[in-house]
Amino acid sequence: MENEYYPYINLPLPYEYDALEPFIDKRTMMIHHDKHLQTYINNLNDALKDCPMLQRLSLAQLIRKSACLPQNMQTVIRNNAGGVYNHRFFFDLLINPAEERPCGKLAAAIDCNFGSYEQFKSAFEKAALSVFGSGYAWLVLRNGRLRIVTTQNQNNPIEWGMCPILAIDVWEHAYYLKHYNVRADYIEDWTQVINWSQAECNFQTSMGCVKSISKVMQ
Ligand code: MN3
Repeated sequence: MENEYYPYINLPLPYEYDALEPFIDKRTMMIHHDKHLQTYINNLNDALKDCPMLQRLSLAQLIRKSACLPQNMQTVIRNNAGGVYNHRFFFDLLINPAEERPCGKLAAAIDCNFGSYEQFKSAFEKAALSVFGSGYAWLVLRNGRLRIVTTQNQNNPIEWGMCPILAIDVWEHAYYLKHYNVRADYIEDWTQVINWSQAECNFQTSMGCVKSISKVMQ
């Protein structure tokens, strides 16, 4: 990930604000990226400005170590390092036009773990719909297997040793302007703009990590 150390800056989206129309609208993308993500970046820089030790940790390391931080820092780091990581991860997984379904090794792993892409899609949509309040649904790799998990707020599954492959932001700010309160419609539209090549890349990187860890363990 680019710019993974303090001071954090708001990297531009890898596409135009209106690139995901008609599935995700331009105004939502502008506010989501320029206002919401910017706020997490400002808050994270502010939280780290007097902590040279923490400035040396990468964004992912901050999240992984958040439970070991002093009590007064835990929540602020979990919320804001998570807010930066999760939004970058989510935005990087969107593209239009998108491929209809996963490809390559990820497609095979999805078939193997969930039966078929259609079964995966239905389970993932159900999980995304089930998040109470604000949070995310994730496809993760855990112990070499694909799983669907959900998190609250800006929590991130890397804190619990999982490798994220795909994520949907189901905070209302991600869809309210276009889809109002109908999260199910937003989820359906989101499935039309998934960057499956990026998901495949995340999967292969994660599989590479699992293999190198198991080699060390042998
Ligand atoms: Mn968001």
